[in-house]
Order: sequence, then C-alpha cells, then structure tokens
Amino acid sequence: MSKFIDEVVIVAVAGHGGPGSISFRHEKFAEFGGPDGGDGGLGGDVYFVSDQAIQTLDKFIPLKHYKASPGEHGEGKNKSGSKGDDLTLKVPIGTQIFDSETDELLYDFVEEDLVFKAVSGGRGGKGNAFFKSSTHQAPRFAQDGEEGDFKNLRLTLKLLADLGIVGLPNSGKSTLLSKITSAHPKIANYAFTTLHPNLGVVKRESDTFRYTIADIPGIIEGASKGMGLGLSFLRHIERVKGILYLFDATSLDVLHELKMLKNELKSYNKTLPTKESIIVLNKIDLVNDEEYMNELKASFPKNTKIISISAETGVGLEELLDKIDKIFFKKKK
Ligand SMILES: Nc1nc2c(ncn2[C@@H]2O[C@H](COP(=O)(O)OP(=O)(O)OP(=O)(O)O)[C@@H](O)[C@H]2O)c(=O)[nH]1
Ligand SMILES: [Mg+2]
Repeated sequence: MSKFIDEVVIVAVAGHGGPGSISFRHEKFAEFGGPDGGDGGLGGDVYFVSDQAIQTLDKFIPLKHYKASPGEHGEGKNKSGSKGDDLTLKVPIGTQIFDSETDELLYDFVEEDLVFKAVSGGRGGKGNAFFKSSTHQAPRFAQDGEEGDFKNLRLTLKLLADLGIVGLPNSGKSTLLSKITSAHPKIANYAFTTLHPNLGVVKRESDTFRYTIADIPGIIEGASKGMGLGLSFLRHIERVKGILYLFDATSLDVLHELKMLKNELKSYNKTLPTKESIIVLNKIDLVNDEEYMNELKASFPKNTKIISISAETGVGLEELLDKIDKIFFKKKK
C-alpha cells in the first residue's frame, strides 16, 4: 500500500525568460543591414490542477524544485523565441496550497478541475532590434531574459468528505466503508488497523446522487492528549455535513463511549460534536437478542437518531443508507 502523505513542502520554479537575440540583416544587396534580433520567449508557468483521479500527495518529493521550461532564444529576422512549456502538477481535491514562508493560504482546491497558477515565467529579453534608435543604428547588445518566479509551497490535503465515520478502534468502521462504497480499506480484528483516513464514494439512485464518506482511525480516551493515534487526522472530517458514530453493540457501555468520543472531538474542534449525526450500533449479528437491542436503543436520549446494523452480514445497511439520505441530504424517499 502506498504511504499516505498529507503534507509536503516543495518549491515551484517558473521558467527563465529566453535571451534576446543579437542579429543583423543579411540581404543580397545590403551587406550590413540593420539589427533584426528578436525577443526571447516568456518562461513557462507552474500550475496546479485538481484531479478526481488523484487521491494523495505521495507523488510529490519533499523540497524538490518543480520547474517549468525556460523561454526560447530570440532569433534573427525579428523572430521572437517561443514561450517555455508550462508545468502542470495534479493534486487531489481537498488540497490547500500555502506559502510556506508566510503561511498564507494561496489556494483551496474545493472541487474538481480547478486551476491555480503558482508562479509566472520570467519575461524574455529584448533583442537588439528593440534598441535601435536614431543615434544608435546598430546596437550590438540584447537583454538576457528575466528569472522566473519561485515559491516555497506547502501542500496540505484535507479530504473533502461529506460524512465521517467516528468510533472506537475495532468497532467496524472500515468494514462499513467497504460494504457501502467500493473502497478497500484494511480490515482486521485488532485496534488501530486503520492508520490513515480512507475515502469512499456512496452511489445512490442509479449514479445520479453520490456522496463521499471517510473512515478515520479509531479514537480512544485521551486521544486529544496524544493517546492512540492522536487526533490530527480529524482535520479530514472538519468540514463534513454529518457524522456516523459507530459502536460495537456488544460493548458494555455504549453511552459512555459516545460521551468520550464527543469529548475528544470537542477538544479538537468545538463544532465537530455539534454536527448532525446518527448513532450506528454495529455487530448486531453477535448480539442476536432483540430485547437487549431495544433496551440499548431506549437508553439514549429521546430524539436520538439511531439504527442497528451488521456491517459484516449486511443487515440494516439499506435502511442506514435511506436514513443518511433523509437526515444529511434531506432526500425524500
Ligand atoms: N461479527 C461481526 N464482526 C464485524 C462486524 N463489522 C466488523 N466486524 C469485525 O470487526 C473487526 C474490526 O473491523 P474493522 O472494520 O477493521 O474495524 P475498525 O473500526 O475499522 O478498526 P480500526 O481501524 O482499528 O479503528 C474485524 O475483524 C471485522 O471483521 C459485524 O457487523 N459483525
Ligand atoms: Mg479501520
């Protein structure tokens, strides 16, 4: 599996302008014609483009200089040099680009196919034809091209999920993601199987309505103080519309766990635990006791949106998806 890189500093370097040309006209009957050296071409620019097909920033090599091409030399016969080739770098949706020196946010790729010009190529130098004047008929000099801009950029990826799945380790978050989307996260019967967020797309109503859902690493008490995997990955769900709190229904104190999760979220970002949510009780195939499940549900405050499922066997998944449509996306069935 490729490493999940969600922050990287690189240098974007635009192309140098091409030098102007020093040239004199050579014509059949005029041995010493006037100056005709053309201008150098503009240097290439560096662009970033958001692309749905890209998921991570791992293609970027830290501190590498990403360079556009220099402009071409000017030529005789007043021919300007052509512009240097631009460099276009693809980034995943959700990437933010900061100036790493000032920390200023330069661009936020909130959707597909957005284009950001990070640095501009240097101007081409003037050819000697430009410098001809009444007093200076045959200038024997031309300008060099200007240097291209360069910037130190910090690229940060915040997954742009519509919904996030939050829960303790081993509650079945990745299993649920794998059942309702085509994502293939690692699933195993131990804590902290998931080390970085996974994103999946839920397709509804024959492809016309879809949304993204993020499965994030498990959260334990004290995560805000660095326990377990900490909470830094929560930045990937800061902008979600809603949260699925997922629990192992065989756990002894689901209510306490919910309180703990919300407290941890709150210490990361006060608004996170106030988002619209659904309580999802998973692994009901292991409980197999309707009375127990009813009591468990009844122990939550009134008006809590709650559903029981088995991510593994598929029980309740259709109902969960319907509830998600209605609660988070206000869809009517
Ligand atoms: N019986 C049963 N087992 C389940 C169910 N859902 C998940 N599991 C199992 O529970 C274990 C943990 O599942 P994961 O999906 O990896 O759990 P997770 O919440 O992503 O765990 P972390 O990534 O470690 O936080 C695996 O062995 C799953 O097969 C379920 O509905 N019923
Ligand atoms: Mg997992």
